[in-house]
Amino acid sequence: MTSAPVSVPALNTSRSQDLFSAAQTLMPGGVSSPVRAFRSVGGDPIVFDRVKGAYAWDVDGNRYIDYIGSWGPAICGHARPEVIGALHEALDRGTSFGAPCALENTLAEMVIEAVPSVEMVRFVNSGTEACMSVLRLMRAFTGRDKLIKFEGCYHGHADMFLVKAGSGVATLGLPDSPGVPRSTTANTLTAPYNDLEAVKQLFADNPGEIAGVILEPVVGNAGFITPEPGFLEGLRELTTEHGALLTFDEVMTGFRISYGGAQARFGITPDLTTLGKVIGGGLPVGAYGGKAEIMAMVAPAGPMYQAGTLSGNPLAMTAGIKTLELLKQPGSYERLEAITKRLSDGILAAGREAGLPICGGSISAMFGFFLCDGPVRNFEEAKATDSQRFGRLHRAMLERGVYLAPSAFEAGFTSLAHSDADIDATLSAFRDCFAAIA
Ligand code: KE4
Repeated sequence: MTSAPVSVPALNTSRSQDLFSAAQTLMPGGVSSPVRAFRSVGGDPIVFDRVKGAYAWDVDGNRYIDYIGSWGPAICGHARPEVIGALHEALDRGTSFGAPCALENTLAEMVIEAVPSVEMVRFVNSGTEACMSVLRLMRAFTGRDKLIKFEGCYHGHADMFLVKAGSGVATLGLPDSPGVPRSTTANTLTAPYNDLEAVKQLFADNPGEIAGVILEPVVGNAGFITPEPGFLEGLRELTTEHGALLTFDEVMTGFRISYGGAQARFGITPDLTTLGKVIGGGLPVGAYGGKAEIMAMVAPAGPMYQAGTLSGNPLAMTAGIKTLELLKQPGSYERLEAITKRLSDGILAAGREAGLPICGGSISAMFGFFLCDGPVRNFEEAKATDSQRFGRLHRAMLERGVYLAPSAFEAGFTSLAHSDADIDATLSAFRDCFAAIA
């Protein structure tokens, strides 16, 4: 029995609208990153004023339960006092050194201790930089040029990866980006996610030419898609067999799927790993790391060049260290797993109760659903989701104070700050909204 949708007063977002329309003349699309523009869900984006814990407030004073968490970094909750306090202290010692600092050692030791594949790590300033660098490293180490990526996976906006990419590229329905020369992507081969036979065929068709395989071990950029049993193991075997390197892009899953990332949770150890988001605690950080033998190629230890003015800066290191310390506390991941599973189960139940086609799930603090029958095993199947209906759902949830990713091709994120009451309120809003869009 579906309850009649509860109507709610229209949201006053007049100041957001004023600011966003002014931004249109200042920045392309009025944003600093495309997905924030709400293009695929319609309506103007909400302009944030401040965040705290599980919540965001917009410039009109409306409060939202936030399931984006700055796209991953806010896994402990926004503006945690421990992180903010540590940053206040660090600020008095300067914002950037451009020289070695002890904090880099500390965060490096924490990452190496936590992530099975990482024996040595290099800090950079974004996930894009981490993925660019790890591709150069795979090529440098093997002397080969070709790369295998998967349709719907997103590894940042570097040219070589903008082939059937996910996230904002999928959201905006961009086939590939202009400005990327064919010569740059000629070495980028793609396969459907969860399709080992397609990967075997690519290796057979390109003998001795494939430097590596890169993937999201749990996909969060085509919506939420999990690896089928045997997929990750199969990639590990295939890359070893063909002398290619296996890279897990854990920019999103790192320290979210478990303290050791997806690789620790699934027990599959890649050769290299990229990280970002959580390890910066909300400040710009990325990292790539792996076997010491491979990382020894990276300048100045080895010949592969990669550099960065703000890499390893003391503020970002401080925020990352504090965030990992909070995550390492006993019970963190049990809590994240429990609230996220309750949320995900409740969303699916609410959708079915409203008679909607819906599928999805969660792993640790990451969840997602598709408005289609499913199961969704790859990007093609993800595109069967009803994006129009998702857009109506997104706006209706916003009006009920719940902030979901503004795209059907993104995942949702919970945090240690989301309370049981927040989950209850969110599920109540979903029940109302599913009824409204059914
Ligand atoms: P950044 O360059 O945005 O820090 O990281 C790129 C990246 C690399 N790998 C994975 C698996 C990622 O998820 C990302 C970035 N994720 C998107 C969210 N889908 C960032 C949000 C945005 O582009 O605004």
